[in-house]
Amino acid sequence: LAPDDFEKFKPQAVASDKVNLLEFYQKINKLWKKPTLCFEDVCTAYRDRQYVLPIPDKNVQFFSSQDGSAMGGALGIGLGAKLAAPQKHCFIFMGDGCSRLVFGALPELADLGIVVFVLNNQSLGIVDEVYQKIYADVEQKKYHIKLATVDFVGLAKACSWEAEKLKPDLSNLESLMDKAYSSKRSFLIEIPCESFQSLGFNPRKLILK
Ligand SMILES: Cc1ncc(C[n+]2csc(CCOP(=O)(O)OP(=O)(O)O)c2C)c(N)n1
Ligand SMILES: [Mg+2]
Repeated sequence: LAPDDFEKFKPQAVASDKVNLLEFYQKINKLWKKPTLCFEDVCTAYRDRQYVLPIPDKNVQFFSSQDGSAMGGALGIGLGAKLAAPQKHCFIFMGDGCSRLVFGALPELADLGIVVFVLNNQSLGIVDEVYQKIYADVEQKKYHIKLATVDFVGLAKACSWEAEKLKPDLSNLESLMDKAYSSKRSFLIEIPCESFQSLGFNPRKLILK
């Protein structure tokens, strides 16, 4: 790895209406309750969380998608885990891009009691970051990584889910987690964030050059 591949934990500045993901991963690590399973889709969550929290709290067991690698796959893996072990709490992290591949199933999952965090950065963010490295000489508008805005809270509610947005200052994270652990209905939490807040190195960059 090149020395500048590791940029981790420099002070992170983000827009005032966006969540600082470094603070988010650190704060949520104190809020897990046993027994929790957590699945990360192919998005910035599976890159960044592992950098911020290489050893997560013992109340939670994480499973990342880097071996499977199909966008959206974490929803199926997570709901399968919930069906197999209904007594466990099942959380899934997805990007807004990943969600587009599988959210047609939301209505059928409303009563399952799973929790989905959507990292809403209106971008195929992890691709953008890789392209900046491997296609540095290509104009960014040719990356085709922008995604249209989706009201995920409205979308989930229309599918009979509980749904709320995380506040940028994280002031409602604790109450959202309390609700996530007590809700019988499936619960979607939208995280408004920026695609360029990169907290971790993506090893795929090395093979994609
Ligand atoms: C089915 C499928 N298509 C394409 C890819 C390549 N790919 C990996 S991550 C990604 C973008 C993910 O975007 P998003 O879900 O919005 O997550 P973000 O990186 O923005 O957090 C793409 C296109 C893939 N892994 N699987
Ligand atoms: Mg995205």
